[in-house]
Amino acid sequence: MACSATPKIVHGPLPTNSLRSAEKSDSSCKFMGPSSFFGSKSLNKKLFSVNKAVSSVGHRSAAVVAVSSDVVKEKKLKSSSSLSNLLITREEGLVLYEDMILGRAFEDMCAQMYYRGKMFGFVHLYNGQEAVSTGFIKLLKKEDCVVSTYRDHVHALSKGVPARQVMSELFGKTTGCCRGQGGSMHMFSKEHNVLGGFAFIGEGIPVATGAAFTSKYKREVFKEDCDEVTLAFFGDGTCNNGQFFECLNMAALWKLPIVFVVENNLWAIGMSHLRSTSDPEIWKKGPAFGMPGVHVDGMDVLKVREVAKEAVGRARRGEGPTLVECETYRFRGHSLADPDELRDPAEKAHYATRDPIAALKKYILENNLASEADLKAIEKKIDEELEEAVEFAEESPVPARSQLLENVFADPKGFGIGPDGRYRCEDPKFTEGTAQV
Ligand SMILES: Cc1ncc(C[n+]2csc(CCOP(=O)(O)OP(=O)(O)O)c2C)c(N)n1
Ligand SMILES: [Mg+2]
Repeated sequence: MACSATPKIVHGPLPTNSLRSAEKSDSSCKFMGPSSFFGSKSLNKKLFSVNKAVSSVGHRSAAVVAVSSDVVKEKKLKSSSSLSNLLITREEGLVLYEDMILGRAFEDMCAQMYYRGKMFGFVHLYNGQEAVSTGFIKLLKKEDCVVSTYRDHVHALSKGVPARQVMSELFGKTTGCCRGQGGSMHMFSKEHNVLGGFAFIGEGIPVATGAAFTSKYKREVFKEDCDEVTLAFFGDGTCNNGQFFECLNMAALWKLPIVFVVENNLWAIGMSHLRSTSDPEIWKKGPAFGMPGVHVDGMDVLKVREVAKEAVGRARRGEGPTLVECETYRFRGHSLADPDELRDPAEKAHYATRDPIAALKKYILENNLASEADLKAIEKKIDEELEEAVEFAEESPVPARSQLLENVFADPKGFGIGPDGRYRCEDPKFTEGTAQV
């Protein structure tokens, strides 16, 4: 059934193909109603009043597309009868499962190592959000780019940066993917086109937009055979930052090959998304800028993957950006220094029952894509890989002291660098007060 209650798509870029067909054929596709959005009751209440307001105003433009959880559920039901209807093949299922297990187990190991004093500074774990990283990044080509936040270890792993390099980076060792100079919040790998984790929120969004501009420029100006796509990952709290809006505008204006992936885990440290955002349905900001906006259940890797396929495909075909809001949840505190006492235990318990790894495992087993033994073998392989990664990081050398100021372009002492290349403050005349500055 078409989404009859949905405000009509009028102008602007068309939604992606299957979303379009989902609209035509799927009774569960609808303009986001309160029932299919988020878990908590208070949230639904607020969303309900928001929705009423929206429908009375009507929609100005563009591709307003919401994917409720049932879109994929429906396909799933059909799929049990015939293999060809499955959302994934056995091989794909195993790749997704392995990547999610790697992400979860890596972060658990990371917590252990942090509490043993092996790493310093803030460390933000990704537990609970794996379906987003895996659902999106496992669709990418090596040349495609990923830009992350400070919650970046798992994005780097999904993109293929070896676990030993990520672990070593966390230990601050020379064998880390940034030679130990970046640490937890700055995973970067030129080889894998991971363009960085960023400690300042929103900071990565313009970098991602720039990367997407580069791809378009190569294709259209240099006539290179280039269909690369960039994914920008960031959180719900970050969507209240101006850089987000500026980049949506630019990306839509120039039809850049980028997907803005919001990992809405409902919290920005201890600030609830509902208390900080005038309209909590982030996906709606896409159509406001003339690009499709999609909401997807971010605890279900198969749903994320379906949406990601469309959005990445759209970008690759040169049809422009998409904003995807993945509703997810982090299973741990904001960082390893956060005792996580602010969030309601009932909310945490609700999302614990929606563990994305357990959900994928169930799908794989119920559809006979693999056996328990196959999955166990993957878990064992990952355990071994992580043991090896820790050993590697442990045994690797720390960087030389001289590396500290390498690649630092600002004058770390704050008084400027003289024409002789030396810090002005080291000039004896500086302290005498007679130096030319
Ligand atoms: C520009 C800037 N302002 C404030 C902060 C402090 N800060 C660190 S994390 C964070 C919350 C971000 O929340 P969200 O975007 O939802 O990401 P999540 O941590 O939930 O993944 C804030 C405000 C920062 N890092 N950068
Ligand atoms: Mg958040």
